[in-house]
Amino acid sequence: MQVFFSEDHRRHFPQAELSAGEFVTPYERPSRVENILARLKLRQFTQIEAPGPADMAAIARLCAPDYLQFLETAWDEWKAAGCAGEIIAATFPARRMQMSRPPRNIDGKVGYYALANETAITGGTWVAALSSAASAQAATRHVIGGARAAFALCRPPGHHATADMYGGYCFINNAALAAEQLRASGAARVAILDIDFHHGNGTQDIFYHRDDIFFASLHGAPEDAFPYFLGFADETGAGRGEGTTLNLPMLPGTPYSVWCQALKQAIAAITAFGADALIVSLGVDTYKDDPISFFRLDSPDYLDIGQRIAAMGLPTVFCMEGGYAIEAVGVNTVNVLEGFLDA
Ligand code: Q9C
Ligand code: ZN
Repeated sequence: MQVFFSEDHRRHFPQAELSAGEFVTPYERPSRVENILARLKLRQFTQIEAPGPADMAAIARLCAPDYLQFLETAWDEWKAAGCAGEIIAATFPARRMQMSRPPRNIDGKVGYYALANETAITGGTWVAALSSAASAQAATRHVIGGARAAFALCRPPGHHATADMYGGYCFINNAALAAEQLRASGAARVAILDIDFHHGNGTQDIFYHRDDIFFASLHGAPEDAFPYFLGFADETGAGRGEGTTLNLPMLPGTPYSVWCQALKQAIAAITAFGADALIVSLGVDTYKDDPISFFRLDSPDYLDIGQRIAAMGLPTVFCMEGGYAIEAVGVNTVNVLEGFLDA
């Protein structure tokens, strides 16, 4: 399977994440990708390619212009305002406040465009986010060109990013870019299967009213898990998109036996939808030892997941999302791909 990956991911590595009231080294760190790459090489995934520049026009079609402008210039504005540290959001438009007026002040803007404050922005974040999007675009191009599947080793991840908000370690929604690219190439119906531990709020939000793109997500129940405010089972799509969103939230301690039933349900729904192509938002933070999640999947389970995804028989783009158990992230991620290839 062809792998697309950019070294520019390293340009995004904030020193700090606000977690449990402390600044810690961000869970979403470059060594995640290094471990996945090492495992890919060990398992003879030898075709690893740099993606080339991002297709900016496609990104501009997906995202709000003011949001992209913000991401591109935030660091310079932050420095120009005399801020000493990394960019961290502090003030949000909350209940009964104005949601539609981006402030002039950079600290205000940051809160306006952030959906959470664990995700810092640094001088290299914009370049890294674009390189991650470029990997998704190159992998999708490869599948459009006739490949059965491709793996976009995206970092930073994307599924929490909406068209106009960042957070949850995400800036540009890579899976959504891939979906639109597949649609533009002639696939009439595209499905996104989001198996990251966290709900893919950004992806859901982007396609909530669409009848041509199905979104299914397996995740920690919002009552218990980030992003807390979306991903409930009764969110099923709206307008023309009614019935094209499927949320399968699960409780703390969920083992693979239960999780796999949800996977089967999501796969059946995607098959019934009649998708022509598939995007997998591939997070492996469902792993039993993930430091910020609460499911109980074990490494061999990821082989089975890959096999079940392959059995759908669809052209498939894998986009990397989360997974923070640094030692196991390589094995677990590559197990999904190997299970897919073995099927
Ligand atoms: N104390 C992805 O997996 N909350 N994002 C962290 C740590 C944010 C996860 C809490 C989790 C975001 C792509
Ligand atoms: Zn996640």
